Amino acid sequence: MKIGIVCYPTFGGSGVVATELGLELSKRGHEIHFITYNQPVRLELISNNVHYHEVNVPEYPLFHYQPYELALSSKLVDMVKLHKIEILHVHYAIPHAYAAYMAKKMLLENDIYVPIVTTLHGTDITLVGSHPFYRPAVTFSINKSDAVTAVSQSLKDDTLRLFNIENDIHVVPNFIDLDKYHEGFEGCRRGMLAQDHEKIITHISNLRAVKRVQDVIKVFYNIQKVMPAKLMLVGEGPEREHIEMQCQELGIMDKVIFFGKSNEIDKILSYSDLFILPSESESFGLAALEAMASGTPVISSNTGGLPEVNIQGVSGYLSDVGDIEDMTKNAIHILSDDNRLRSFKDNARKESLKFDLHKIVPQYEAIYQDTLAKCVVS
Ligand code: GMT
Repeated sequence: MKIGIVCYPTFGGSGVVATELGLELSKRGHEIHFITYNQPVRLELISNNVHYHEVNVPEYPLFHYQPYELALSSKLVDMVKLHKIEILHVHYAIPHAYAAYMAKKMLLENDIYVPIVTTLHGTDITLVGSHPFYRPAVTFSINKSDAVTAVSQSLKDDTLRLFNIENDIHVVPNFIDLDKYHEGFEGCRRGMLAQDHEKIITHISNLRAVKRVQDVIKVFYNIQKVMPAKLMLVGEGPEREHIEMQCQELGIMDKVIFFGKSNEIDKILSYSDLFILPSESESFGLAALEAMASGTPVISSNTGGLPEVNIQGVSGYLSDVGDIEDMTKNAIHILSDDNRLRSFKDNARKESLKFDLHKIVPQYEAIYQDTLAKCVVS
C-alpha cells in the first residue's frame, strides 16, 4: 500500500508512535510518505520505501495566525496526486483530521478518492479537543474519518463521553520494538549515571503541567531520605524552571540529572531501577511502556489508560493522582529488597511483551485494508 502519514514531528508520544509505525510498515513492504512541517525526530530516511514531504507555511504579515491547516491540506492534495497515495493516516485529531478531510474533498473534485484513518492519541481529546472552541470541528473530523482508532479503551470511552460520535472506534494500543529496549547496553556504563550503591529513578516527559513532575520530585525526595538514589529527568518543557527551583529548595540538586531532550532514552531506561509517571491524565503512557520493556518497574497514577499498561503489584504500582504518600510507600517497597526489585523488573519486561510491535502493527494494516475495501464497494 502507499500510505501517507501525518503527525507532529516532535518528541511527543503521538509523533513517536506515528514514526515507528511508518518505519515498521515500510519494512513490511509498504511505501510510506510522512507529511509534516519538520522531519520527525525518530525518522531515519535510509529506506527507499520512506519519504518525507515538508509542509511550508510562508509568513505573511496580514495573518495574525499562519494558516497551517490550509498549507497541510494543499500539500496532502499535491502528494496524493504525485505519489498516488492510497490512504491517509492522520495522528492527532487537531488539526490533522480536519485538514485531511479538506484534502479529501478537494481530491474528489478530480475524481480521486483517498480514505482517512484518524488515530486519537489523548490530549487531542481530553485536554484540547473537548474545549468548546474546538469541539464542533473535532466532532466533525472524527465523524467524517473513514476509520478511527484510539490508543486505549480509556481514551475510546472518553471520546464517546465527550463528543457525539457516530463512527466506530477501534482500540489499537501503543506498541514497542522489543529489540530496541532491554536491560543493560554494551559500551554504555551504569557508572556514568550513578554509583553502584545508588538506585536510579527516572522520569521522561515533555515537562508539561499534566505530567505533574513536581510529584516526581516529591516522591524522589522521600526515597532518597531512605536509600542512596539519583533521579534522571529526561525531556524539556514549560515546567522545567519550577522543577529546578523545587529541587534547589529541597536541597537535592546534586542528586538530579536534567538530560533535556535525549535520543538515548533506551540507554537511560536500561539502567533505571524505577520509572515514575504520576500524570493528571494519560491516555496510554508510552514512556511507561518503554520503561517496562527496558525491565524498569513503574510507579504511576491510576488515571486514563495507565491501568491498561502498568499492572498493579506486577509491573509496578498505581496510586490516585497526587497521592505522594502511597507512591512513596510503593516505590520504597519495590526498591528496598533486591530480590523483589528483580522480580518486578522481570514482570515489567514480561508485561511489555503484550505490546510487541509485531502484534500491533498488523492491526493497523488490517484497518487500512478494510477501509480501502469498503471504499471500493461504496
Ligand atoms: O504525553 C504527551 O504529552 C504527548 C502526547 C502526544 O500527543 O504526543 O502523548 C499522548 O499520546 C501518546 C501516544 O499515543 C500516549 O502514549 C500518551 O499517553 C498521550 N499523552 C496524554 O494523554 C497526556
